[in-house]
Amino acid sequence: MDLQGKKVLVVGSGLSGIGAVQALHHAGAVPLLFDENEKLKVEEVQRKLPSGVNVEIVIGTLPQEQKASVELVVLSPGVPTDTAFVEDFRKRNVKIWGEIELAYEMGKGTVIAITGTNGKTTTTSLVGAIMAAHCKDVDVVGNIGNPYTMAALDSTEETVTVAEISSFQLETIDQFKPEVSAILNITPDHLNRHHTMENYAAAKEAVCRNQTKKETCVLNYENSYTLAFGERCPARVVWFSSQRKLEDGFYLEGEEIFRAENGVSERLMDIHDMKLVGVCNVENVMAAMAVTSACGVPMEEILSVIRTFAPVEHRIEFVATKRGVDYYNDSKGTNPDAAIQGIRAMDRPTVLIGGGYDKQSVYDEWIEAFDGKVKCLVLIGQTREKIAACAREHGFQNIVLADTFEAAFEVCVEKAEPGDAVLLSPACASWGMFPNYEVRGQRFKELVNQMEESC
Ligand code: UMA
Repeated sequence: MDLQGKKVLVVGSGLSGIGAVQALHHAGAVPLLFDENEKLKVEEVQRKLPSGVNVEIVIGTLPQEQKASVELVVLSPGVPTDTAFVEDFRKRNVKIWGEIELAYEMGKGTVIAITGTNGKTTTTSLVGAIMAAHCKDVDVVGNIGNPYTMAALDSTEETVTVAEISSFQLETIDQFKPEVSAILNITPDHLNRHHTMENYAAAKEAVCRNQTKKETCVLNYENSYTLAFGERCPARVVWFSSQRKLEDGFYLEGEEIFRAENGVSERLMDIHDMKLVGVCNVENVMAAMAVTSACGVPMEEILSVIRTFAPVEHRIEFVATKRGVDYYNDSKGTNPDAAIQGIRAMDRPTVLIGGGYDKQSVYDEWIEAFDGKVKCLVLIGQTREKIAACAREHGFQNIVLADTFEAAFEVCVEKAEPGDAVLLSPACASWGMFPNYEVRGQRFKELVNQMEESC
C-alpha cells in the first residue's frame, strides 16, 4: 500500500503505537495518534516520540470529523478488535491493520514468526540467537517487547526478522506471510479478549494463513489443537514431539533429542547438554531446531548455540538463596498453563505467589498441579478471591490473601523455612498492579536482593 500522504489513525500510545507512528512518519503518511486513556497528557505522549516527529495526538475521545477523514487504522495489540469504535471503521471499509501488518508491509528480507500460548519468548530468543550466529543482520521483534515496526524501517533483503507474535497481534494481519512459522501449543488463555477457545485458536492459526507449501510451519504433535490443525495447515508441516518417536520431525526419546526423516533417525543431543531445563523447554528447543534448520542453518551450528543458551529472564529464573530459601521468579507465568510448568520445575516445599488480573481463566488444573509441593499459597490482585475459592474446592486450605505485592512477599519470607523455595508464578497477567510482567518480576527480584542473608 502506498502510504504517502495517507491519513492513518494509530490507536494506543504504548510501545506498538509509538513504533507505528515513527514508521508511518518515515513513510510519508500523516499519522494521528489516539489513546483512550483520559489520564494521559498530550505532552507526555509527545515526549515518547523523537524530536522531529510532530504528529497530532488526541487523548480520550476521537471527534467524529477526525474519524471521517481516516484512510487506514493501525491498532495496538491491546486494543480489542470487536468494539463499536473499530466496527465503525470496518463498516466504512477502512482497512484495519495491526502494527505487525504495517511492519511487514514496510520490511524486507526473511521473516520467521513464532506463536503459541507458552514458550514463545524462549523459543523466539533461541531462534534469534541461532540465526545471529549464522547470519549478519538479525532482528528479534514483536511481543517480546521490541516493536516490529522500528526494526522494519532499517531492514534490507539480507535481514532476518525473528518475530514473537501474540494472538492479539494476529487478529489484525492481512498479507503477513512468514517464510517459517511455528505454533508451539494452544491452551486456554486471553479468553476475556477472544471469548471462546475456537476464536483464540483461530487467531493463533492465522500465523500461517498466507503461507503455501513453499513455506514451513512447525507444529507440536502433542497438543490437541496444533495436532488437528496439521491436517488443514496450508504450509509444509514439520512436527516436534516430547512424547513419541516420529517418522518425520524432531522428537524426545528418554533424555535424547532425535531428528527423523522418512523413518530414519539421527541422534542430535542429550538434554543435559543444554542450560534450559524442563520438558517445556525441550519442546522449545526442538521447535527452534525445526525452525532454524528449515532456514538452512547447519545442525552443528544450531547445536552449539543451544548448548550455551541461558534461560530467559522472568521464566523460572533462579534469583538467589536467602536464609536457606531458594527464590524463583516466574513472573512470565501469566496463565495457568505457564504456571503449571513453573510449579512442576520445583523439587521442594514451595511458598507460591499467585493471582493478578482476571483473564477469565480456569484455575483447577493449576491447583491440581500443586501435587503436595505447595505449602502455602499467597494471593494478590483481582483474581485472589476466585483462586482462593477454587483452591478450597480442591481441598487446599493454606491460603493467605495479601493487599499488596510487598505484603505478599513478606508473608513468603515468614512462611518459608530453610530448604524451601519461594516461587512467583501467578497464573495471571500483572495488569492492575503492574504495567507488565517484567516490572512485576523486577520488583520481586529487588525484594529478594534487598533481603539480609540472615535474620
Ligand atoms: N489503549 C487504548 N484503547 C484500548 C486499549 C488500549 O487506547 O482499547 C491504549 C492504552 O491506554 C495504552 C496503549 O493503548 O496507552 C497500550 O497499548 P498495548 O496494550 O497494545 O501495549 P503496548 O505497550 O503497545 O505493548 C504491545 C504488547 N501489549 C499487549 O499485547 C497488551 C506487548 O506485549 C508487546 O511487547 C509490545 O506491544 C511490542 O510489540 C506484552 C503482553 O502482555 C508483553 N502481551 C500479551 C502476552 O504476552 O500475553 C499478549
